[in-house]
Amino acid sequence: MTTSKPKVLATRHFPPDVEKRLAANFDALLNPQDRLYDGPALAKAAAGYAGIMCAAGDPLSAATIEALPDSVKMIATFSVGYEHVDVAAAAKRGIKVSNTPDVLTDATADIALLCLLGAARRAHEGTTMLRTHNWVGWEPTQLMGTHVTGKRLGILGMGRIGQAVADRARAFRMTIHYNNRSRLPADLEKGATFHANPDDMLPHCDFLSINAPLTPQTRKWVNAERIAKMPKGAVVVNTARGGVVDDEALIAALKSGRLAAAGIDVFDGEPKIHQGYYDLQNAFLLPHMGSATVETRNAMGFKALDNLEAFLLNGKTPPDLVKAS
Ligand code: 8YV
Repeated sequence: MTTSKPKVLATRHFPPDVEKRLAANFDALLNPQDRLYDGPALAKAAAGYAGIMCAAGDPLSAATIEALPDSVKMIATFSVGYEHVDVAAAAKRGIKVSNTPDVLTDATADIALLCLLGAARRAHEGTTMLRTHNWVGWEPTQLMGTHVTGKRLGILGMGRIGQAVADRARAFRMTIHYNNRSRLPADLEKGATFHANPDDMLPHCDFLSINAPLTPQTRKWVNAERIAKMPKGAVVVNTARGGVVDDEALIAALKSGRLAAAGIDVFDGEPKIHQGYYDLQNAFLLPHMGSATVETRNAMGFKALDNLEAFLLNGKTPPDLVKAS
């Protein structure tokens, strides 16, 4: 007797070892061409599928979730951020949602430091000068950037990734300030200064690292008014979600020199980013690479599968169940 495996729809082309396990344990529809689904196409393609393995940027809005066939019981996102999944709409339909916390903490914190250093030390201008054959040789005043060691770093969102950024920044003898929904216990705070009101942290931010999720409360949080509260010549780093920043305000501050530089891995509306970024020499820009290591992407995929397997194969609660807040 053959028992049929539950059907899982993969919205993206995932790493080979992840797809191998997905195909071994489920009746899986893969997406080798990595074609992007829009909402209606996704709802249509999900007919007969019990699980959807998706990624950030997939349109799992309330409208898509309402249009999903009754066969869909679970959505596992290959990401820690889940702003692209309307969790409340999923809950209304009894659809479980899971994410991939923990496994991308270190890789993302590494990229935050790359962005911080790349912005502060004018890496974009340096590599451009070299690669365009415009380097005339070492000069005493060439490409002088912002010193990092000993400066103050404000972290918006002191969850797993924020704390890993703080740990790395301590190696640069940076003084850590942070805002978080709740104050951390002393063993996790490690001497950092807590600001219950994030606005109060801004005057202390020689550097600001955004590590908070995108929510209605954080949308466009870094705006002109808040940039004005930061020290002149500060550096902004964003490895969380582009929507936390008001692009117009950030670009204006980088143009005017109010901010010295920015290091950015995530953009509102990516990949169609605000055109203003392309002309800024003091913006160190990366194409959403925070979790892009082989080890991390495999771990994210395996975590998404752990959740799908727990629920769809073993009837257990997914270990990384996400709840509507
Ligand atoms: C992922 C991320 O690679 O996990 C997240 O929330 O931002 C990324 O690092 C991406 O979202 C894949 O879905």
